[in-house]
Amino acid sequence: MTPKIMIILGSGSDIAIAEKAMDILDKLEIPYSLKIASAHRTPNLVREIVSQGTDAGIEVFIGIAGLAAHLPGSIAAYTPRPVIGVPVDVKTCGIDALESVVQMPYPSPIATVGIDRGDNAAILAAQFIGLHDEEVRLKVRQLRKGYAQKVYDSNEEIVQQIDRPFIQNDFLRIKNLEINGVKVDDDAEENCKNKDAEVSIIVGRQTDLPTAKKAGVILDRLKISYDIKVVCPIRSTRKFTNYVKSMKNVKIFIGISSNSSQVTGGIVGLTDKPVIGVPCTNENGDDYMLTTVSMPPGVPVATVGINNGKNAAVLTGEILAIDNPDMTVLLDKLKDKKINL
Ligand code: AIR
Repeated sequence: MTPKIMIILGSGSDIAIAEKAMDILDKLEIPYSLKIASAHRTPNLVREIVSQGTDAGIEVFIGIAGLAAHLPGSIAAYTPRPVIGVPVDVKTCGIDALESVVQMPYPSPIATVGIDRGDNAAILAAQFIGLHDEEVRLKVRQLRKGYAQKVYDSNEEIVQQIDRPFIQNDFLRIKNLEINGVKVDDDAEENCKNKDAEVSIIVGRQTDLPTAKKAGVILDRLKISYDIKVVCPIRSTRKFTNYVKSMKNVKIFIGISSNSSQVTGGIVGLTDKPVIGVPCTNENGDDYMLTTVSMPPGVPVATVGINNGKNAAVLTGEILAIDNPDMTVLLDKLKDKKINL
């Protein structure tokens, strides 16, 4: 049987990062393929592996590379399937690789995870597959609960053991907390125009709306239904939480935000569904790419290029196309510019 995930490394020297991905896939019991091929040293090998993998039924590709890490982008050139990119820290703390992976032109998104985050790449790939495979979805949920449990355990194992005269935690009464979730009013519902939408776009503030609208234009062309909500997780915490929780039928969340990255970080803590992040520039010209992509293990955010709402929509289409041939046809047309943009 063909595996559903293919991991490609730019070099044998990237193997330690692939090990992190394989550890996760072994835990999730998802078969995978692993190959080494360099976008620059062996471009033909990349093309062959990716084309054959796609024809054989690979559903998600993971490209892992350092330096001028053009491997994930090269993979995307040869497959309609979603490509997850893992930048590797070889020089410049991996920033060179991160920029090479995440800053892709329309319509070729790479779902970028943090530097050296092979583990998050595997979780994200499993989340994509979990949208049409219930067994995988439940396994990912269990796995993510483990990351939450570790936090609870650290309170027992680390904090409780501290022996200092002024530390005092006894006044806290924390019980019955949903692991990996947030307590909300069960019947709370937040205003949404399209409650049954397949995609929810959450925008942190009004100034980021143009980026959301760019995503909307492409989602319209791909005939994917969506809801757009402007809500800030810090200024309106309850509204934000209730909104995420009330979008029960959503398959994919897109978080769009400048200033910190509380939007994407907030969504990913509230749902097991895949979260795509679009970092925006603010009025001072600062961008929030690093704070969007650099998520800790267990809670990946599939980050696309700065202000690139259109690529967030294309990535959404690619994920949904895994088990929907009609969507693949629409995407093909979009990519070939057969549809007038
Ligand atoms: N690389 C290989 N071909 C193109 C690139 N960008 C990357 C590898 C590795 C780094 O260059 O992915 O992270 C160094 O590779 P090596 O083989 O010299 O150790």
